[in-house]
Amino acid sequence: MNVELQLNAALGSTRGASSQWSREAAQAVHDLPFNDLLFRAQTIHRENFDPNRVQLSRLLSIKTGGCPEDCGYCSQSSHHQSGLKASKLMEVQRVIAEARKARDAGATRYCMGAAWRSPKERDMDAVVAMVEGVKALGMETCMTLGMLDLGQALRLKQAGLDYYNHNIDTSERYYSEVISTRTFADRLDTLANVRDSGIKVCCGGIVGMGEEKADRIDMLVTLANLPEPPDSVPINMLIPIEGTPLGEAEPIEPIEFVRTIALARIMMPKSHVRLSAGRTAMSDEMQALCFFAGANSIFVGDTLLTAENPGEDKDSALFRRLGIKPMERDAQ
Ligand code: SAM
Ligand code: DTB
Ligand code: SF4
Repeated sequence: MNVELQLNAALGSTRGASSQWSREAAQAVHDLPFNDLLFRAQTIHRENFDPNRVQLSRLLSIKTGGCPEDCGYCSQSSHHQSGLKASKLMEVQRVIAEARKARDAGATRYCMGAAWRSPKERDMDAVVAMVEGVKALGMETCMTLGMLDLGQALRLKQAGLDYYNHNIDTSERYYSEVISTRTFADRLDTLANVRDSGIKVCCGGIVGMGEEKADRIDMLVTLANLPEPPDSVPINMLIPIEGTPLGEAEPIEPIEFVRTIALARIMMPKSHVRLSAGRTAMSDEMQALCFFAGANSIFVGDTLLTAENPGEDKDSALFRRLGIKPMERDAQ
């Protein structure tokens, strides 16, 4: 098939709920002239979302550092010397107080992250109480706690958890270059448990880890071809952390990053594509291009889990200049 045919097939396939993306079709879209790619991404974006609204999520690390996994990008792995101080699971009331502050500052979704391989049974009561407490504030809840079995996912669903974040991080091929303590298949198993429990899936990855273009494309093909595309797709730009194996990684070229966002938008038209980690290293113009390419969710606040984020003042100034408004909760 020539590229034009493949492309039409690809763009057509974005409208059929059950169609699968091939790597070739995804690559044909990725490689379009930049203006054509952005035009198509923005057109699809407008068919599915208000183009001038961006959803705001707020992160809190409820258990920091000392993680037994060896993810090559992460400040929290006990395998690396990042200098981060490990802490115990935060008290429930403190988590709820932090969530209240975030809500009052405009965040509609509260994401709680723990540096665990998977939650231990003894931690589940506290985690459930956090979900119930944050939910009672009228916020959407999201957690990222590592691998979950079906029983744990069902318990979280019952507590009112809206989203679970669990990233595939990169392509299946590149995965073992970055993480050795769990497999790509382990990640997919947890995603299936989350989906089966009825919790919405938040799943994406990281770019700029020294992977090739084909890895970024394959990662998006895996995401788009899940039994249902994830509701939220965080695209993180690696924040290089000193003392980790990826601390010296070559940054991704900005236009290539924007292409990844546009491709995610085209392949998963109804998902929230989140411009996640790495915004402090992006210019305002690069972020504006990402919003034009279809990104419609960000993390707000001075810190992500352990690393820096632009902060409310900078983000509200950028939103003002771009005429972007926070998404209302009911529109999400
Ligand atoms: N421990 C849980 C897990 O790995 O599933 C949850 C927390 S983990 C920090 C959540 C995600 O943050 C990772 O899957 C990864 O995609 C992203 N992340 C972690 N460190 C990062 C970094 N230095 N730069 C960009 N993204 C990062
Ligand atoms: C996701 O994909 N990105 C967020 C969230 N899910 C949990 C985390 C980004 C972490 C960035 C590095 C840090 O703060 O340590
Ligand atoms: Fe642990 Fe998650 Fe960091 Fe991996 S990404 S080391 S699982 S906290």
